[in-house]
Amino acid sequence: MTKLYYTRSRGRAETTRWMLAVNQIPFENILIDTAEKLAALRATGKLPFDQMPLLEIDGLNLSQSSAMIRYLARRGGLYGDTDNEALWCDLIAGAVSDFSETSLKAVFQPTDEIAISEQQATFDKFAPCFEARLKENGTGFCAGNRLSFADVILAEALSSYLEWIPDILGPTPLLKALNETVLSQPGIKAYLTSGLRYPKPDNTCVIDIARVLQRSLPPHFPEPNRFVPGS
Ligand SMILES: N[C@@H](CCC(=O)N[C@@H](CS)C(=O)NCC(=O)O)C(=O)O
Repeated sequence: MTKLYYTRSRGRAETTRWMLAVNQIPFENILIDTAEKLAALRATGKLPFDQMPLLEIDGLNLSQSSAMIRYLARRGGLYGDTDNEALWCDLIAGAVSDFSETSLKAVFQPTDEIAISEQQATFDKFAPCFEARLKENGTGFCAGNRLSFADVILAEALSSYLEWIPDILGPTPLLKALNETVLSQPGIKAYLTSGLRYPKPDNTCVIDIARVLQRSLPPHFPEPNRFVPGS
């Protein structure tokens, strides 16, 4: 069975979960919810950069979410049909990585208002560019004339934006249509209604992550250094 090791959260494992889902590869979330479990995982030597997520698949130990999504894209034939389409997949994936950073950080913001206004600003910067690419390509997809990993990870990023700002796709109808196309993929539909999909991150999630990584909490939390060793 394919295993994905991570904290009890979507975080940097979520694009991999969507790629496993779209490929209909059954997987297990292996919960790393204590600093001791993380230390034990590091001691196995399976984390070349000491970082999670770790994806165990096909007898391989994969690190770095960007490598995981590309491995799964190649495995599922979701990396374009030509070099030029593959290039577009990479180009969109790079932009999605920048775009998703703001929604990944939203839960760490001191107020919902700040989280929303930062996401709206990032959306306003990137969404017209995604929309323009979809218009230029003219197929309903980011690259070529069928689904690629770029579409999947773009929809994954949008899923977080939509949880904070439900009508955010109003001004970008092509992006909205692409999002619906991805959400209608049988593997994605099944994943999103399964117990494998973690809920929208909240303060408990922030505390869990800080505890496992032994990092400080955002400064607006009480005792922000409570998990930092020696504090
Ligand atoms: N570029 C990496 C980033 C992974 C990452 O930052 N992982 C965090 C947890 S979300 C981690 O393991 N941090 C511990 C560390 O950096 O030592 C990826 O996308 O996989």
